[in-house]
Amino acid sequence: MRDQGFYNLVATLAAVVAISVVTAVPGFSSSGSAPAAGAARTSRVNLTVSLNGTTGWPQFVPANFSVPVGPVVITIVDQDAPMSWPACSCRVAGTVGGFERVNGTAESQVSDSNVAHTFTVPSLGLNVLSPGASTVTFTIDLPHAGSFPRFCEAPCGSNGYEGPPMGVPGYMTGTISVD
Ligand SMILES: [Cu+2]
Repeated sequence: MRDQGFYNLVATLAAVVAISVVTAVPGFSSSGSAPAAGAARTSRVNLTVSLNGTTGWPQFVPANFSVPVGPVVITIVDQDAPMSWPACSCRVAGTVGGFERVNGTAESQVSDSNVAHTFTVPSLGLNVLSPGASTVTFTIDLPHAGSFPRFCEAPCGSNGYEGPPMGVPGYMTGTISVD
């Protein structure tokens, strides 16, 4: 008859084998649900269009901002007055899904009866229309690091594209820094 020590040894070996089997099963690793390395997280940027208290010119605030590579949800609260722009093509381009939301409604083409400003980044093929007195939301997926100049294409000043506010950095022009 074997003694108790033998049975304890057998039980211990059985337990070790059982643990080995469990830990070898995929998905039991403690890091199994961690996101893949380099997976992009969604960033958020909130902008307003308001009239500068000193000059009275409309400006995007902030005019310049930095975001990481990957998807970015941008919200523009446009506090400027509604403005008709009959020459506007008014087509949304370069956003995820090809649309923007105007006060919550998805639109791939915005009515020219009210486009006060645009958020246009030629190097990203991006064109978003910003109606006055409205809130616009859209998503872009930034592909790589770099410096991307932003413009407004709507004729929101009486001085053409060279004078204020169109041609003055910090108002209707700015830069998105992607890092
Ligand atoms: Cu403008």
